Amino acid sequence: QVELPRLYGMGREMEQIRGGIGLRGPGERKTEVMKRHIKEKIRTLRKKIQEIKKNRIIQLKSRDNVFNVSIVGYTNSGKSTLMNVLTKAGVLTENKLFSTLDTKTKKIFLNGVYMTITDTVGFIEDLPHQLVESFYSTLEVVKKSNLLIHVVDISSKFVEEKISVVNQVLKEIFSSDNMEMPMTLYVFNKIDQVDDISKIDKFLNLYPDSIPISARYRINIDSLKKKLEEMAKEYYGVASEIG
Ligand SMILES: Nc1nc2c(ncn2[C@@H]2O[C@H](COP(=O)(O)OP(=O)(O)OP(=O)(O)O)[C@@H](O)[C@H]2O)c(=O)[nH]1
Ligand SMILES: [Mg+2]
Repeated sequence: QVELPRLYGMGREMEQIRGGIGLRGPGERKTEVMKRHIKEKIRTLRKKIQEIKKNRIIQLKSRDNVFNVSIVGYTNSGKSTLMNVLTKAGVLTENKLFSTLDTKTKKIFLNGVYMTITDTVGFIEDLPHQLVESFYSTLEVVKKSNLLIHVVDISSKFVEEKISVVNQVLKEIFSSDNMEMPMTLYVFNKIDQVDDISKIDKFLNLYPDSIPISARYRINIDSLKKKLEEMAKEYYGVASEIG
């Protein structure tokens, strides 16, 4: 290997000489060896460049395939409060209906696992006309989700009714476009306001894999984060197998 630069130099010299006075001689064979060597080098470099390009495409692809999570649910259930807990987004939260009038998306890493979280406009039966406009952005985001976190105010008197209103709206959103519903993770919020533990038990049994939390008092948020991390990992695993 040490000889190669010397060979290279010699080759060039010989070529110059040859070009100048038309000499043919022992230098020519060495030049051929050198040329072959350079060609091989170029070939391996090309291969490397191709490999780098390929990797870059895979990276871009996986960026397009980000795990998108949308927080949906009945109005005033605590969606924005949960958004703030998960992302520190600083979204306005208020004890009134429709305090959120636009979607907000934040990127987060949970234990190094990348995903986006979007806070959406609250669902309600017979959406008021003024809100239809602001609901469009929610529809668009919801349709691009890989996971819906359905936030339910478990302290409400009408838990079941609110869940079914939200599910009805979701059904309409997806069936009108002939789209399949993404996975849904039920999160029962405001457990701090429930005195009757059996009520919580009842809903956890009705909705297996659901998670009870208090967004306001940060109760059981770690379980939710763990679950999101697992689901995102599963999603990326599947995605990289396919494409
Ligand atoms: N006690 C209790 N209150 C909560 C909890 N989470 C949210 N809240 C309160 O519930 C109210 C509504 O919270 P938001 O986060 O604004 O609810 P939202 O679902 O975003 O509401 P909209 O955007 O209007 O649909 C606020 O007063 C919150 O402080 C909780 O875990 N426990
Ligand atoms: Mg809100």
